[in-house]
Amino acid sequence: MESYYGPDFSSLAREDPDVARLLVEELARQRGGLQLIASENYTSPAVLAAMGSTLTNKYAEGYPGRRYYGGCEVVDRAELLAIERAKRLFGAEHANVQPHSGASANLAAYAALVRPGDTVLAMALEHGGHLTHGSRLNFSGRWFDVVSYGVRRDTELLDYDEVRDLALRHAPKMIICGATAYPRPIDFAAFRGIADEVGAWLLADVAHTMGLVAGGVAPSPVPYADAVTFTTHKTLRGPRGGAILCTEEVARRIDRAVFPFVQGGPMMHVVAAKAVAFGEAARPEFAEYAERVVANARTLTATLEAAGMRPVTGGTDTHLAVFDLRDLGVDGATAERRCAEAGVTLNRSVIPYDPGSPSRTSGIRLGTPCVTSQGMGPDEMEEIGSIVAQAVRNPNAVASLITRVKALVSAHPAYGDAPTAVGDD
Ligand code: DSN
Repeated sequence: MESYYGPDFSSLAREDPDVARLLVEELARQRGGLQLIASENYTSPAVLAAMGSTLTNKYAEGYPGRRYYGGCEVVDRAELLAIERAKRLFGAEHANVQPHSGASANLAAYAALVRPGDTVLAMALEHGGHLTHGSRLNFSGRWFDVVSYGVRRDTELLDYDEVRDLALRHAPKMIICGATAYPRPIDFAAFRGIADEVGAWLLADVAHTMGLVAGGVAPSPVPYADAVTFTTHKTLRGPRGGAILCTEEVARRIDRAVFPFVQGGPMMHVVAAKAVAFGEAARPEFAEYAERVVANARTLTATLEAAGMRPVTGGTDTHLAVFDLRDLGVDGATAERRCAEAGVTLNRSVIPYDPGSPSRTSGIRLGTPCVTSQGMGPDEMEEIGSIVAQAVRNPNAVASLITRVKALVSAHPAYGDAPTAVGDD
């Protein structure tokens, strides 16, 4: 390949040391501790390279072959590559790779399939749903009449009978399935059956699990849903962004909703990076990665359970787990802070029927996409579980825990060959 002009780190360090220093500090933060936020990952150097490219300079409102700007012949090919790879990877009839985020993808799906004031049935945020599934603070709860379903109090599992009852009672125009804090597989066929019974569209928001779907270790909603929204930066390990897969039947509506209804020009550097990520996710190594993500989550969950932290639903089949800390007498915010002091980043989370509040939750959520990308396996999960359990229980243990965290991340460095200081590239 001919040489390619790509501004390297030394030019940023020279031109803007203030920003360069922040990049170095953030890289040091990401490498210096354990990243257990279930929705984060370490994307590949190839994805980073595509995102830091001159494709960011190009305006390309419209779609390949139908743009409102000249000079789109190269970015057209980048977008077509991303579309074709996404369709092949997930077996979809149509793909739109332009959404800037999962929330924009969801806004576009609402715009395509329902009208303000329509009834939508979706999972409650407090039970593991998402802001865009009907929160009053979000467009979804403000502009739509959202009826929420949840999980059962006894099993903490989705209650498909309740979903069906609510659907029959409220006749929603759209049903949304998918979650951000639900550690078990979702029965998309059951949702399809309910949607068909009441004549509703089915939207699956699988932002969290799409990498596991790509790797063949989580069920795919594609054969069942009219539209599937997802982010490319979570388990899928691509650039920060969103995408939509859908049937041919709603393809035109979805495309027109993304542009020009919700968004203007697409970010072509991110679209190119999505193409890279879809290409990476189609490789056998990625399926192995996805398998290890789930195996690691199970080991970590079992270790924490043995240490007295109760996993919501009794365990996990995915990349994440949610823990109820009430038996330990520690709230989620305190646990999050204590773990942070020990060098472990995770986040507080509500648990189903949480007696606490969103800022003082009764639980925490953690996930294994990042640590698995670093090459960690079962032994490391047991060590991480022991560190997290001690950090949550005992604020005086912090100093010794930091040493153990440093040992883990030094043995499995994220971006092992990346520069460590301004100009050190
Ligand atoms: N913010 C994401 C998460 O952490 O689950 C959802 O959009």
